[in-house]
Amino acid sequence: MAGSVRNSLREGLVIAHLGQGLAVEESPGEILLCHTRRRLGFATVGDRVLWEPYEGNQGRVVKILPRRSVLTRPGHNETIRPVAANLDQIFVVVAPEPEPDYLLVDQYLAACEHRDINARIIFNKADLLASRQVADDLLADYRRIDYSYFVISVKKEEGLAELREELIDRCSMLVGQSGVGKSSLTNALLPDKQLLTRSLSEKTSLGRHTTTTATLYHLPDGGDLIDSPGVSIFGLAEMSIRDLAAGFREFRPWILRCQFNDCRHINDKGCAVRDAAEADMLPHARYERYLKLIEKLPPVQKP
Ligand SMILES: Nc1nc2c(ncn2[C@@H]2O[C@H](COP(=O)(O)OP(=O)(O)O)[C@@H](O)[C@H]2O)c(=O)[nH]1
Ligand SMILES: [Mg+2]
Ligand SMILES: [Zn+2]
Repeated sequence: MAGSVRNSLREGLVIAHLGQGLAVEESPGEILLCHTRRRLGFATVGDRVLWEPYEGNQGRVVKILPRRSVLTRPGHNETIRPVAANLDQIFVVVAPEPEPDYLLVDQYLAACEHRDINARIIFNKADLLASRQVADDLLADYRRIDYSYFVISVKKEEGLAELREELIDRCSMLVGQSGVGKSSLTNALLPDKQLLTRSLSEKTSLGRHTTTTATLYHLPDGGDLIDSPGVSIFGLAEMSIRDLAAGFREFRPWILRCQFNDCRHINDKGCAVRDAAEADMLPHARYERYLKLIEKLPPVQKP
């Protein structure tokens, strides 16, 4: 009966994507395994959903509630799959070792701009630096265009208090190349992580929860952290060249002054962005990486 079905709908938060379904949390600690219907579309970690009880202590998701943000990646057969929903901010983690891959940093920043997710930078392993000045110099281009960054050392437990403040009441995620210290930082922020992971697998009766999937954890001081151990979890999916250019926040005032509305800012006639880069009115290295990222755009949208 439609009436009773509607009455039995309950709200929950998707905290993990498991091969067999979704781990949905109804209230803190109350977690159950939910299945979804194909035609529902893909629910992902961070989604708020409506679900109904179904077979024992399992559930079935019947609706994905509106998202305030979503990150996507290309899936099989030219589909687009969500990676995480309702994120407020992403921290791009870099370190002196391995040497920062600024192309990857700029790709993350552009994708965040495109998705209206606040992006910030964490410079970890400050203990390996001769002085903080080294980090400031390496990140000078980002400071110039108003990206905030945190210089920390997980190893020496430096800068963590300031960072924790920024996580309160927000949903955050750490991204960055392998080896920069994301897992170490996650463990510092979530001392109970292993316990939480174990209780998640018990509650969803899945034996061992595969830690290769993205998982949402509640932080001790409030706020959530989505831990996504998968490598390059999101890229330039669904971005056009116009989106990419707008994803370089410092280009925006110049884009308005380009001679042609469909300017790609490559070697187009009357391009104000290129002129600004050449006159060092914006960070030239970023402009060069923009040109490289154009090559990484999804093929159909290449110029
Ligand atoms: N010197 C130093 N090493 C660190 C720091 N944080 C993490 N590491 C080390 O960097 C390596 C990679 O860390 P990991 O957390 O696995 O990086 P991930 O690949 O980004 O998850 C490990 O050997 C860590 O012990 C730090 O603040 N200083
Ligand atoms: Mg790791
Ligand atoms: Zn232009």
